[in-house]
Amino acid sequence: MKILVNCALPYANGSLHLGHVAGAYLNADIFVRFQRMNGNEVLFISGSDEYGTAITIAADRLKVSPGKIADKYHREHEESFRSLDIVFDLFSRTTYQEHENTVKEFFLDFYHKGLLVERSMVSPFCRKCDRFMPDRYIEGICPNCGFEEARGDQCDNCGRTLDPQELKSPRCIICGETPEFRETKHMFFQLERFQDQLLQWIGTKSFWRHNVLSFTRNFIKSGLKERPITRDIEWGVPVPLQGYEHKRIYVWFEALIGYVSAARIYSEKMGEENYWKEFYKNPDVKVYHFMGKDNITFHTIIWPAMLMARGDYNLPYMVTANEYLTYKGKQFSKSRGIGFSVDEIIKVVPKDYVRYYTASILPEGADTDFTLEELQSKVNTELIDKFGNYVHRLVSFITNNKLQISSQGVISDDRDLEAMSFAEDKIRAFSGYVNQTEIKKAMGEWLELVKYANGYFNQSEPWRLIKSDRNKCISKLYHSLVLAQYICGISYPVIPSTSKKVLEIIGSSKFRETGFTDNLFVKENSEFSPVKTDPPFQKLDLLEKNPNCLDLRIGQIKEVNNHSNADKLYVLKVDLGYREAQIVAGLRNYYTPDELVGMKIVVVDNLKWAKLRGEESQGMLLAADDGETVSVLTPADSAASTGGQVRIGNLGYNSSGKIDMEQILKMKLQVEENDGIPAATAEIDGLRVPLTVAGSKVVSQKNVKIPASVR
Ligand code: B3M
Ligand code: ZN
Repeated sequence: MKILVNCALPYANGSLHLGHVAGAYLNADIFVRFQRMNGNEVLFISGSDEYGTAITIAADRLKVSPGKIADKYHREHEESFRSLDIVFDLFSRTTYQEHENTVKEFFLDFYHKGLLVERSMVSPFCRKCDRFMPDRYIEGICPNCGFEEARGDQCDNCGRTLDPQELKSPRCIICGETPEFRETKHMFFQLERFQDQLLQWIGTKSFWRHNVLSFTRNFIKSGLKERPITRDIEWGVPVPLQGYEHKRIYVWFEALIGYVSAARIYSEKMGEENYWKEFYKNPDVKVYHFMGKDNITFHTIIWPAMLMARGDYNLPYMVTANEYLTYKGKQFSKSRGIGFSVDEIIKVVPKDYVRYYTASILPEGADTDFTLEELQSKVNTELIDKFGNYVHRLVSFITNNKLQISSQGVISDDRDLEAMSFAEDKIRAFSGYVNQTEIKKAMGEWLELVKYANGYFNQSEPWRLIKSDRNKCISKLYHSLVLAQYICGISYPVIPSTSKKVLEIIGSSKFRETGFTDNLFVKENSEFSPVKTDPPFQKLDLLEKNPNCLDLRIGQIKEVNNHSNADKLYVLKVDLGYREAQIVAGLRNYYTPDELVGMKIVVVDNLKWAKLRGEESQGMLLAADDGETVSVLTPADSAASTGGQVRIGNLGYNSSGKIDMEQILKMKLQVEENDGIPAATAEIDGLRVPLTVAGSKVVSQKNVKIPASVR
């Protein structure tokens, strides 16, 4: 069977984190590996979503071009996926010329079919910036919950989708000016014309997950409306119409077409120009989509409507949307310093451990919390104690006793037959779940099989049988090896390199001959030549103690005086909320007293007090130094309260008493790019993590060349 698997195209505007991985990519990769193992021909597609305001906002912040940001993160995403063994046939880009051609083809087809109409609408226009501002460029007070930093398209606090006109006190995020609302023309896609056809189609999808289905049904039933598919923006696919030279196609409209353009590009690359048609035009092919829950509407309504509008394209067969992975109850977000990026975690946790734990807690039914504690304990007690030790005990026993194990002469008693049929049941259940894209449930079956194998081996007592009944002993070991091979078979999609390693350790002839094919699930004629080794995997030991020794607090400068005895130093009075501190700082070449008074800064409050040229410094302020300029660190959120604790990543300080400079240096503080923003970071357990206060970052008060050291 042929299967097309499309994974949402991540925006190339920041690092991939485990929330992305758990939302769509790991489960899709597991699904794809499993289908291939069962002999299906799969085309597995994703790519970078490079246009739209998600990218331009990141670019504006870093003062570089959007293309540069997209380039950087496209490469980083490729690397992050590779580091986790998530392997697409093509990880495409929406800036490819072939993508633009495909998008224009779709657009013009709809235009000629009369499915696009021009309408006037009112959009925010900033007089100071002299241009229309995309909705996301307007911020203001949410009319629903009163949140002060609601965006023009959505309030991140209450989740409500918004129009910029609804915001109270709207302002342009570039210059702060109040926007005015002006008329502008745009092309609208007549989505409402597909209302009945969509509803009918959704009626055939009773096998979809409840969240996707009910969300979609309600959305359609509440009435579909035409949607603007062009924008007043410069970064995007040009609109192939006269009078639209300064407008671009809306990012979602063209990114969805990215699935088709990627399949076409892949076909061209492999030299079979029409290969993509086998997936989009042959009705026997099943098309699967994987994404996070915030992308549902686009994949179950807009994209299918666009395909219906084309007329001769396969519609999605399955649309799977995961809920959110959370970290300490909050949605993963690198820009807010919550959770880990792929880069960070992969430096300290082997890829298959990340895959194993994430697969076993995938947020398939509800938001799910990721914790390092649970990662460590699940890896150690399940993957290592149950699976690794099982294989190690089995193989050690065989090699220590120099036994030859082959299927010839094996006699199966009832217990052995029961074990084999239990395993086959578990494999069937595992497969059933994976086919329904319910990976977490499949992992439950995996674990049951592993536990069962341990029980079988223990009850067989080969160490006793070897003295009393050598043939029976060999039969038991043979069945134990078959169980190990079965487990490896269903492990492969989840932990591919570990599975391969174990198959080599048990010396599976089937694996040697055919690799990962479903005949790993056939017990007949298996031959094993186990190899003596060390335990196949190492335990994780991540969580010795809280390594954050810095008590960092937000202070506000109240008074600035020249040091009477040193011409580079100031003596500052700093309000820490709970006390006032006198701090001596070498800022005289870089700031005037006026600039400093009132400024919020970050103070190391547990540094041993010291006299500097006769003045006592009761702590130290953090400043970035790029070799030319020195800039104090300050909370990005100017409302951060005095005395507020600055966390390193997710760690508060471990109250280890007074420290000295050496311990500060050990934290390797730096200002560097952190998820699209120059921000202060430190090193914890080999990971670079941001400094945050009440969920927002600590940044450099002036522009410095990054990376800049912090002292
Ligand atoms: N880039 C949204 C996201 O990254 C969007 C998905 C596009 S899929 C065509 O969450
Ligand atoms: Zn402006």
